[in-house]
Amino acid sequence: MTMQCLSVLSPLAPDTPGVLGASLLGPQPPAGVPAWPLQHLRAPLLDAGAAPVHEAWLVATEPTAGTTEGIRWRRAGELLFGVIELAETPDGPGLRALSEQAYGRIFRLLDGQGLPHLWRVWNYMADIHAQAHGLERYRQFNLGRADAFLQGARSVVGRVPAACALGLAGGPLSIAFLAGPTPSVPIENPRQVSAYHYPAQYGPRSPTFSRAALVYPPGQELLFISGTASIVGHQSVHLGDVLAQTRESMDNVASVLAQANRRSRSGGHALDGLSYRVYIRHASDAPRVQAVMAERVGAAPVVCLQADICRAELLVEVEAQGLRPL
Ligand code: 3EB
Repeated sequence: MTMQCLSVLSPLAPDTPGVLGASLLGPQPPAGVPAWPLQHLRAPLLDAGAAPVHEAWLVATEPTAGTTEGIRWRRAGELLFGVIELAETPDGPGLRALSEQAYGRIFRLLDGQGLPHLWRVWNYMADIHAQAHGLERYRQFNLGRADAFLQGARSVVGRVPAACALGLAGGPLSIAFLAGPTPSVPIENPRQVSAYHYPAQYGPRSPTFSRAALVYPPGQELLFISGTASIVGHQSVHLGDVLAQTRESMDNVASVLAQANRRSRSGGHALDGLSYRVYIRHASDAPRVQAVMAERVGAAPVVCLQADICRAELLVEVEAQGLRPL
C-alpha cells in the first residue's frame, strides 16, 4: 500500500479512484457531496487569482468507508482519514464540551478500528478569540481536547499528534485527522517550549500537539510540521510586524525540520521539498508574507488562507508536510 498526497486544483472529479479523504480550501460550496470525507475550509484564499484548492490523500487500493458517531471516515489498509464537524447551537454544549465529545468519538473510532495512533489533526473553529464563561474559546477548546486525550488513555505530553488549530469566520467545530497502526515519532523545536508545557498564562490546559511528527505509511516517511508561528520560548515575538513574524515562523520551521531530519529514515526532507499551508490574519498582509515564503522555500507549493491564529497577536502561521519513499 503506497500513499501519496496530491495537491491539485479543483475540480477533483467526484469519481476519482483511491481517495482516502481530502480538504477543500476556498469559500465556494463544494460541487456535490463527495464520496470521501472532506474537510471544507470556507476561508478566503489569498493567492492572486487562486482557484479553490483540493488536497486529496490518494491510496493505491480502493478504501472502505463508514460513518461512526458522526465521523465520516475512510480506511485503506491500516491508514484512516476522518472528518467530524459539530455545529454549535445556543442551547447545546459549549466549545469545551463539544471538543471533548469530538475527540472522545475519534478515539473510540480509532480504538474500534485497531488503529489507535493519531498522526495529524487539523482543527478549525469559529470565533477563536471570543470569550465564553470568562475564558477565550481557544482555551476552552484546549480544555476539552486535553480532557478527551486523558479519557481516551492517551498521553497529553510527549507522543502527541502534529496539529494546527485556527479560527474561521463561521462554521462548525471541524476536525480532520489521519491515523495509523504505528506510533508517530514526535519532534520538538529547541527554539520553542513544547506547546504541551506552555505555562498557565496561556490557559488552564496546555495545547496537545507536537511541533512535528514523522509517521510511516508502508514504504514511506511522511513528515508533518504543525502550525508554526512567531513564538520563541513560549512568547510571541515581533508584535505588529508581519514580515518579521513570517521570518521567525520560517526560522522555526527550519529548526524543527533539522530536528526531524536527525530522526529521518528517508534521507531527510528539504525545506523546498515540502508543501505549505500559510494562515494569514489580515488579507492585506498576503503579499508581504508571500514574498518571505518565496525567499525561504523557492518554488515549493504554498497555499495562503485568511484565518485567525490562536493568539490574537500572531499575524501568520505556517504548516508543512512532505512525503518521501523509504
Ligand atoms: C503555537 O505554536 C501556535 O492548538 O493544536 C499551532 C499548532 C498552534 C497547533 C493547536 C496551536 C495548535 O502555539 C498555535
